[in-house]
Amino acid sequence: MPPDTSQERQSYYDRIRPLHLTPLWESLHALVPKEPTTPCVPALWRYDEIRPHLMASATLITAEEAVRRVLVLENPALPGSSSITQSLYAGLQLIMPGEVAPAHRHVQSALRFIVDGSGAYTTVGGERTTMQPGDFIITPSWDWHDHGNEGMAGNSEPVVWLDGLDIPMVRFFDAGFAENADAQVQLVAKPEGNSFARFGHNMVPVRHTHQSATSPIFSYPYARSREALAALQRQEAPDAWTGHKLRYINPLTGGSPMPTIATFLQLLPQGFAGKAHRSTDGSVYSVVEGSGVAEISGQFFNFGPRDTFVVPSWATLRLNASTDAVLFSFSDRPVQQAMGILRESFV
Ligand code: GTQ
Repeated sequence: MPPDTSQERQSYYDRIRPLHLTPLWESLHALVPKEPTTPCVPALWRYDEIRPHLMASATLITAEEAVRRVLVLENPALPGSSSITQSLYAGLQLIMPGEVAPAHRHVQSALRFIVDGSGAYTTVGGERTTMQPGDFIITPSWDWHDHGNEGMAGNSEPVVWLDGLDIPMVRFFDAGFAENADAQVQLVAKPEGNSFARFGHNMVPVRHTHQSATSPIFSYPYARSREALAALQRQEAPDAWTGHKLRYINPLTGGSPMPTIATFLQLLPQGFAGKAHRSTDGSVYSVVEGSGVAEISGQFFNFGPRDTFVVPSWATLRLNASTDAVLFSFSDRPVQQAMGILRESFV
């Protein structure tokens, strides 16, 4: 029998601790695991359950005072972290008719996916875009942005969108900066639709000077993306794992619209029973249309319109649709690809 050294080792650890030294051999297996061991758990937020609480927040604080009136979707296993996965933040933001969320900018990149209501706007880099349900809108890193809700011609309603940000990644790198603008609302300097006309039609202006790492299109309207999925549904068999799934692109690079976050829209035809797959990029899903079941590592989550659910890194996902269903999703995929560590498995 080998000598019992545990006592000796423990006293050795106690001697080196004051020097801020720790023995790697006690933690190596956890530091370099055989496969991902995320603390995140799968979870689903039912919109019908959340909506009354979201609306109640509007009686407690204005968008102006809150700066951003958001209920953060926090992973149940990461309390206090304001994170839905280790790398991503998600929240539901509410703007009531007549409200303004004041102009600011920050290093963190943001996406908005419109969940409920229409007629609110966001202004990015001097161009305003009106929000419709299902639109995917980007706030690039360090661009001024303010949001508001003026209502559309006699139709003013609360507007709710899903915010997706790379807050945990920026926090990890300790690289966050932010500032507030002097004015609540930034000057609108360009006509609405200008970016889309310039970059949104598989054409780009020959003498454009767009240099950012983020897409020059900052609004990807649902009507256009939905039309593409409808055509694919008529023309092709769905992929056995993901149905009809399209990736949003930066038209200048073919890469992801934001350097840190990839975004997707997929249609699962009625009766779709997807095969199991997994990948190292944990993903956040927002249901646009239809209903079904997401089986995530053996747990079953019934989903319906406007629900949000999270699939942790390397969790096995199987998607089933009881009606035609459309899902938006986002993940940290471009960062993992840049690091050369993205792994996927389709079985
Ligand atoms: O709209 O700028 O959900 O700065 C969290 C931080 C939204 C925003 C969030 C933000 C914003």
